[in-house]
Order: sequence, then C-alpha cells, then structure tokens
Amino acid sequence: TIDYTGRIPNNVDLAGDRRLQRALESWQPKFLAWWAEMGPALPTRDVYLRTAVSVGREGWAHFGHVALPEYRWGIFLSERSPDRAIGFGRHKGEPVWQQVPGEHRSDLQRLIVVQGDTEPASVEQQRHLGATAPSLYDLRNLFQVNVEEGRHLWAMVYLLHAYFGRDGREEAEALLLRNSGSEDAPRILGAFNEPTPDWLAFFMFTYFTDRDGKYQLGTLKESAFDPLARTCDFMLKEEAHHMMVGTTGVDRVVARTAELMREHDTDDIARYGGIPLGVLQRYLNFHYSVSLDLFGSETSTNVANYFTNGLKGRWQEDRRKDDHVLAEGHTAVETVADGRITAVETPLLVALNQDLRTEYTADCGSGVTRWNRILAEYGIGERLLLPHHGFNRAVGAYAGHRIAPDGTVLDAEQWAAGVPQWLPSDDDMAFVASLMQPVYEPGRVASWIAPPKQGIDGRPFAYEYVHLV
Ligand code: BYC
Ligand code: FE
Ligand code: FE
Ligand code: FE
Repeated sequence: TIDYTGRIPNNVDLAGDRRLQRALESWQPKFLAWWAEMGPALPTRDVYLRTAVSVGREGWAHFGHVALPEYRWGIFLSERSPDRAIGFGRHKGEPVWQQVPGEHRSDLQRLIVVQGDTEPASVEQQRHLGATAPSLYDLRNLFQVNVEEGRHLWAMVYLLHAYFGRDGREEAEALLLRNSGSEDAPRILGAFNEPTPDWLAFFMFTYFTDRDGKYQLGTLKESAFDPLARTCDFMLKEEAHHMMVGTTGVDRVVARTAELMREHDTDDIARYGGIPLGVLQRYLNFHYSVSLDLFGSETSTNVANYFTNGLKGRWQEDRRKDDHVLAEGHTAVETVADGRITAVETPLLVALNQDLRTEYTADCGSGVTRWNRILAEYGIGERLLLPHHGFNRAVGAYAGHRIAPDGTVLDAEQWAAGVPQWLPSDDDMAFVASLMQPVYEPGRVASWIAPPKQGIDGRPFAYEYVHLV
C-alpha cells in the first residue's frame, strides 16, 4: 500500500530516509512551478481522475474529482520479488542489483535521463489541447494522461535522487529545464520536439508514440537494476490507459469518417465536418514514422552493451526461446545500397533495436486491422495502411534515403512529388485545426468524432468528468 501521509506519496518508505526525502521535497516545488508554467493551459476547477492507492494487481486506483495542481504525484514501485534473478546477458542467473554497480553507472543514468526526458516533454506538447477538446470525456482523458506522464517524471527523478548522488540531482533539475521544441534546450529525442497541435495528432501520438513508451518500458522492466525494473513495471499499468486513449480515439474518428462517407456517399466529407480518410492516412504515416525513429539505429553497439551488461532486456525476455546471452547468432538487418533495400547478416546483439522495433510494428499493425474492420462494417472499400518502416525516417539505416510508403526507393524528384499524398500538408493541418472547436457540454461530442462506447470507471459518457471554472 501507498503512504499518503507525507508531502510525497510513496511506497518506498521515504520517511525512513530523511536526506532523500528532503532532496525530493526540495525538487517538488520546482516540479509544481514547471507544471503551472508548462502543464495544461486550460483553467479547470476539478477533473475526475484516478490516483494510485496500491501497487497490487487488482484495484490499484481510486477515482474522484481533483483540482489538477493538487494531484498527489508520488513514487510507486511494484512489489519486490525477493528471489528475482538477472534474466539475460553476462550476469544471467545472478541476483538482481539493489544498488547501481559503479561500472554501469553512467549507462544506467543515461537510460533513466532519456526515459525521464520524454515524460514532461509530452505534457508540454499537449499543453494547449484542453482549449479544443471534442468532449468532457476526452478532456478528462487528456488530463489523466498528463498527470500520469508527470508522475512518470517523478518515477525517474526518484531513481536519479536515490541512486545517482549529486549527478543524479543535477540531471533531475535539468529535466525541468529542457523543453519540447525549444531552440536552446530541446528535449532529447526527436518525436518529443514535434508539436501536437490538434486532437487527431493527440490520438495518433498516444497510439504510436506512447506505444514506444510501452515497448521501451517493457525492456527496462527486465533490467538487472531492480529499482528501475520495479518502477517501469508499475508505469506500464498506467500506460495501458494511454494506449486505450489512442486506440479508441482513432477508432472513433474512423467510425465518424465512415459514417459520413456512407451517409453522403462521397469521400469528400470535409464539407460535412468530418476528417477525410486521406488526411487520417497522412497523420498515421507521420506519427508512425517519427515514432519508429525512437527505436534508434537498427544496428547499435549501445544496445548490445546494454543487453550484455543486463541493463536493458528484450520485449518479453522470459518468453524468448534462446540462451538469453546472444553471444552467437545472426539476423538479417536491412540497409539501403545502390538504390535498393538489401539484407545484411548482422550479429543478433547489435540488432536489438531492430528486434524491438519489429515487435512494435506488429503491435501497431493490430490497430490498423481494427480500424479497417470499422471501415468494413460501414461498407467502405478503402483501407488504412501502415507505411513501410523506411518511410520518412531521420534515424538509422533509412535516414538520408527516400522511401515510399510501399517500400520503393525513390530519387529526390519522385519523393517531392509524392509527399503531398503521404504526409500532412499545411492545408490538412489547417483543415483539422478548423474542426477543433471545444465541446464542453456533458454528453455532447464534436462533429468529427463518434462518442465513445464506454465512459470511465463505469460512468456514462454524459457524466461531468470535468468542472470548468
Ligand atoms: N532522436 O545507438 P543508437 C515514452 C541518439 S517513449 C534523437 O542508434 P541507442 C513516452 C542516441 O541517443 C520511450 N537522438 O541508439 C511516450 C545516441 O546518442 P549517443 C522513451 C536519437 O542508444 C509518450 C545516438 O543517437 N524511452 O516513454 O541504441 C509519452 C545513436 O543512437 C534518437 C527510451 O527511449 C532520436 N529519435 O538507442 C510519454 C528508453 N534515437 O548515445 C513518454 C531509453 C537515437 O551516441 N533510451 N538517438 O549520444 C534508450 O534505450 C536509447 O537511448 C534509445 C536509442 C532507444 C532512445
Ligand atoms: Fe510515460
Ligand atoms: Fe504514456
Ligand atoms: Fe557487469
């Protein structure tokens, strides 16, 4: 269970470590100042939010209306399992670490800082979306995602403070000083400096970019550094809601688009206040491709070292039917050479970013299948597609090449001719922006999206999830 008596809710016995408690209590006002400046811009009285009350499997959340700045951000780690052993790499079979080994200190700190950097970045990216929410239900979901990303920042800051000494405290400060899209001090990873200007982008972001979070957390949950593993394990429970927001958000846009196409017997539904399928496809192409960049290069000695040293495992490491060491063995990694995509035999260890990306792509495909089923149910013949993983890439083997959504390698001219069909144009963005009129009346929803099938915590869609000021 979680201790809510102190200033910082936690299940790590913070009260038993005064130094750490004081350090975190001095970071807390800086976090709150950051939240006030960079968090949700829309003024609200309160929001129907879930707050963690325990870390157990069942019933970990309490729901109630909370004023956003009074949300109880805290430090929650999954229960420790006393005989957990390292599952992979050269230390496989040894007991997991409760402290950071000196030789792995800088790598672990780097991984935690990169992870921590994404969490507040997404809050910053979503800061203005409250002004244009399609319903109170959606507004509530946005704020739930935002407070939980804020809590994920707390999760990483706790690790930095508790295990990385002075360097860790400095990095924790720096997490509040970099900002999404800033010229002087941007966020570390590319996708987290892209704007999230409208709700279609938000749903695509929570589907594709939060899903990178799911997969990266899945690899860190395998870590030999037990506090990191337990932290990520609990974060994944929160992440499930973010996945739901993205999946059902896009579901509802697709359903509304299909409904309007059928009703008016035309693809050109913009004039009826819907988002045309072509625009949906271009948004999908953009968010998927920038999210693929988050997996790093297909071949990476960084990831080989992380794995061998036990810092970062594979997705569902314990289900892999091999030796979990990977000192031998090769796999095909694609590169672009002489205008063609060719496969090169590569040691498994250095290809682990590609391994994770492949798992991620398969998962992304399940959403596309689901959205196409909705189109089919409405009798619409068109389909959405996941573009080739080389399309529009800025990191890895495809960076600097021009790959069409179908995987064809293009020259500069062919690429330039295709882009208007493949990526959101200024006109697409302006059109979507024009649809973004807020709907704050309980039970009502904007023209461009269907209502959800279910409310939150058993409440109806028409429930007053948010009280505005
Ligand atoms: N942009 O060896 P390489 C989430 C850098 S999302 C800019 O190929 P590596 C969330 C890279 O740092 C999950 N730079 O890559 C979602 C490296 O620099 P150094 C976030 C990039 O190291 C939504 C160099 O390029 N968590 O939680 O094997 C809302 C060569 O890289 C990018 C993590 O990412 C990029 N896209 O793997 C809220 C987990 N990609 O070291 C939250 C922790 C690469 O040469 N991070 N670079 O200076 C990692 O595991 C790894 O750092 C990466 C890269 C997977 C990101
Ligand atoms: Fe997160
Ligand atoms: Fe998330
Ligand atoms: Fe070691």
